[in-house]
Amino acid sequence: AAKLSPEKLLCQLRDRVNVTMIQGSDGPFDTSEWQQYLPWKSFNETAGRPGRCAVVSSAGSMKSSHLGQEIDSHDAVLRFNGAPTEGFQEDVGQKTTIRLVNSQLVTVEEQQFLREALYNTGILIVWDPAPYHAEIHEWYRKPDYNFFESYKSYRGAHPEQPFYILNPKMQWQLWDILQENSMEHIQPNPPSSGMLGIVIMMTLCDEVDVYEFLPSKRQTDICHYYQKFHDRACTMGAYHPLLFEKNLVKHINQGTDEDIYTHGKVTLPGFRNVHC
Ligand code: NCC
Repeated sequence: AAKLSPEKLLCQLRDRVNVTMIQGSDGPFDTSEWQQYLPWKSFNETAGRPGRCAVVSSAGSMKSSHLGQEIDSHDAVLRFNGAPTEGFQEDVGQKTTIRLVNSQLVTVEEQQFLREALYNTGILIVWDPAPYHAEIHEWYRKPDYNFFESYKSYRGAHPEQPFYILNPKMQWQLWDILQENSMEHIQPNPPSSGMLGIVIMMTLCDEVDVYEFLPSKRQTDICHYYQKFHDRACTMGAYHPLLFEKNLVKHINQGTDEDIYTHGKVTLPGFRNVHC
């Protein structure tokens, strides 16, 4: 498999990865019960058309980055899972426009998810690893984590906060492109929240700055900027094909290597600005 040029790769991503949220008209969600829970406004209506966007990885190397002000200068900021801003503003900023969470967090850490105030800001999106190219019905019957009840509880407690379920077809459309552009066979597991979040923002925004997804000179084996836990797999990947995701993002970076080294910063075009 020969690698595509950055331009061709961007076109593949733009044309083959469909970022959509589950709607009340989709398969098993077209019941009166689900109509009560799914947001009535579409994701695009809620999110609008932000210009400059930031994606903030949860990597330990965000610590001591002093990137907070720069991150907050963006029109929209996406964060992941339980990554906090409080107490870390100097390094990660304080604006949260979108928070992408995995279904494991929503299910296994349900009590924290329902209780902690950090989830109450911005637009929430949950995603769940689906079987390879499964139909929504098949996935609904056997999600990786059965987060649906927890989702309903959260929606009941916070009906005003937009909270979407990512359509699972996107993860394998993206995985196929990762595999096609890698020299090796990659593990058949969906991309990380980080990679999914990057593509969500490329769909939404004119330009996307991604922080510490490609590690800077601050690279560390500390997993998260907000915890003391050490594990190299956090940066290189184990379950998720993280290394391959990072190679792909490096390939389509429109910023400089200097920006990666000093700020862990990558600049990607929004799909609106990709002309094929
Ligand atoms: O760690 P996690 O990811 O929440 O991180 C979010 C995204 O940031 C990027 N990252 C993180 C750490 C690091 N050292 N380098 C990085 O590049 C990755 O792109 C990552 O996706 C996930 O992807 O959802 C993940 O979630 C955690 C965990 O479930 C949540 O934090 C909730 O507690 C997973 N960890 C475990 O299951 C133990 C992780 O594997 C993937």
